[in-house]
Amino acid sequence: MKEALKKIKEEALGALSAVTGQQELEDLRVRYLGKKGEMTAILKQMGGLPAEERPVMGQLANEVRAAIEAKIAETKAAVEAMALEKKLESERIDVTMPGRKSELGHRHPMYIALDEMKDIFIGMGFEILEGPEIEESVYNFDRLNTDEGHPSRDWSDTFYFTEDSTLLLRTQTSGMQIHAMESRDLPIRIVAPGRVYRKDEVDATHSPMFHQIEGLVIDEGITMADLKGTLNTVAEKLFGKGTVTRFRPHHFPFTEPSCEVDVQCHECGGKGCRVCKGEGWIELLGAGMVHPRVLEMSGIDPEKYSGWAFGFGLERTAMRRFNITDLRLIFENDIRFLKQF
Ligand code: 2U9
Repeated sequence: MKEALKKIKEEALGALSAVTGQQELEDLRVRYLGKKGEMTAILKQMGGLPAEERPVMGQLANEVRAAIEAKIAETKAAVEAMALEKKLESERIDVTMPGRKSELGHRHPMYIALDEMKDIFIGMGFEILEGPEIEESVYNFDRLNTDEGHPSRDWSDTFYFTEDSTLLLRTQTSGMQIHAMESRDLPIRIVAPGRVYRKDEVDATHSPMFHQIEGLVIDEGITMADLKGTLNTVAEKLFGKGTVTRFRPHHFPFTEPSCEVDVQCHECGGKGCRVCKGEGWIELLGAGMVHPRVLEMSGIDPEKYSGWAFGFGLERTAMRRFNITDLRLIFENDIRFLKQF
């Protein structure tokens, strides 16, 4: 048995010295020290020895076991160090290589114009409102005094979801204002920006989806003078102090009286040039006093309250603001175009 133990020790230490990988090391550990390993087999034979030999053999077996364990620990550390070395070598980072530049995004010119507009109205005490792009025709048309038969309700003008024309992609953001009139206490002072949809072919001035921004004020004693004062202030903030405006009579089903508002061309001072296409004036928006029937339909007493509203297209405003001549550029999102603003 003494010989056998010596042989195991020599063989084990020799084999362990040649180990290069973790699996190989584990296989040797199992082979020599495992439950079914060579040391265990020897120890099982211990019972058959004469009683006086057992302590001596026991001690020798322990020494052999301890020597193998120590060699395993030493080999394990060496193998691990080797593996780490290999990993570090394969994952070596060249800190002198130039970094990958991440491109900074850019705010879209239309959102620059929208943010400017929001700031102006928030500064005047308005709240910004957001609402659903899918709307009921009652809120998109009926409550705005746009009854059956109005051309904007036609299937060729509007994207409907249902055969009975009750659900649609909103054609204007006014529905949000109707919801606000129904659910809020008076007075109301809100601005509603958002996407709207109309069945238009894409060209330099049209798109089936565009953005509107509408405003609504309702209180006791609100007059056209408040509308003019507010919109003149907005025009000055957008185009500079002293900007001259012009209020032209117009017709909208939801306002009475209605008007369109122009600003005098900032380029030529009204003489007529390329920017204003020789007109001297640039159209800014549509507006008017909220029609008494519109107030009434939302449960507001037109004898006691009055209000005004306005609406304009954001793309058109941004195009004027930044001298963009083709609407399609606004939607193409070409970074070379966007970076200019
Ligand atoms: C309520 C009552 C009235 C919103 C208004 C306009 C005038 C207008 C157009 C401008 C260009 C739409 O984007 S566009 O095609 N809009 O001229 N919009 S008054 O009037 C309202 C809104 C809500 C309750």
